Amino acid sequence: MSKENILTAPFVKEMIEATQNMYQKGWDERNGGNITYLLNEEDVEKYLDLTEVKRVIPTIFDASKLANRYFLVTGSGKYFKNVHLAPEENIGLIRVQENGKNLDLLWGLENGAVPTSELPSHFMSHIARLSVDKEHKIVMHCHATHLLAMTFTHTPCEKELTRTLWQMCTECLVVFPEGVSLLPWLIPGTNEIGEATATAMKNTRLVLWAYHGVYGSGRDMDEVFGLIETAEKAAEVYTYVQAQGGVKQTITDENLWALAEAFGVTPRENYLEKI
Ligand code: 2HA
Ligand code: ZN
Repeated sequence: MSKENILTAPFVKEMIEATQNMYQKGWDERNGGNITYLLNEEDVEKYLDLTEVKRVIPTIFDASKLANRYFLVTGSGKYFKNVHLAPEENIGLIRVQENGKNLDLLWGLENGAVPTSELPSHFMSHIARLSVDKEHKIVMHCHATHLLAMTFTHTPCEKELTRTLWQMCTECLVVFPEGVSLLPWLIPGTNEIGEATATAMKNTRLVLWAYHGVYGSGRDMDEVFGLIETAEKAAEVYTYVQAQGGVKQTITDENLWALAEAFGVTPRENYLEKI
């Protein structure tokens, strides 16, 4: 059966658009950032012969919980800036082998490229999110400038950081009522940071990595991009507020409770004062 051109696939177009937007936002300098997108076999089958493995790529950790799953991934060392110019070199489509130790490359990552160096954090986060949300699909990492900056200046406390972000833009509580997690500085690309990220992801779709950047997850590309964009906007406002001399008045906990009720969201327990 003839296959359609994969460059016309919605998931490839979404990946190209997201990487381009993120680059334009200044969140992904050089090879910064990575995205992995969980796909259904039926989606992939329209474009690729699933028996045609181009290359087998080993992983440094056990991904057997994702056996036979398909992912569109950004490449290690590749620049978001360049994805739209040469998608087949900068992104790729992989399937996790039954043993969880190898990946079958089905498309892309041409010229010997391999998936993002952050694959452990991504795969462990996918496993964690799938355990709490069956519709989960995307993990996105970037170096969102103002969020990154806030990890230097704000009290390193998840509750306080969440409250500050909620107070900086009225939309924030509605977009991430569960709040944000914060990890201490850890070496990127390791299983250790992967495990810490995944543990945090069980509670929040946003996880800040101190002095590095942010992880976001969710059901589709727009949702995850929008999630990071909203938190990053709040962090940008915080930066201006601090530069203008600091907070003199703010959204109160009473306001936030009213907002939660109006939009039907449940704020993270014990993050707001009881009214
Ligand atoms: O892929 O952002 O965290 C480059 C990075 C590593
Ligand atoms: Zn990074």
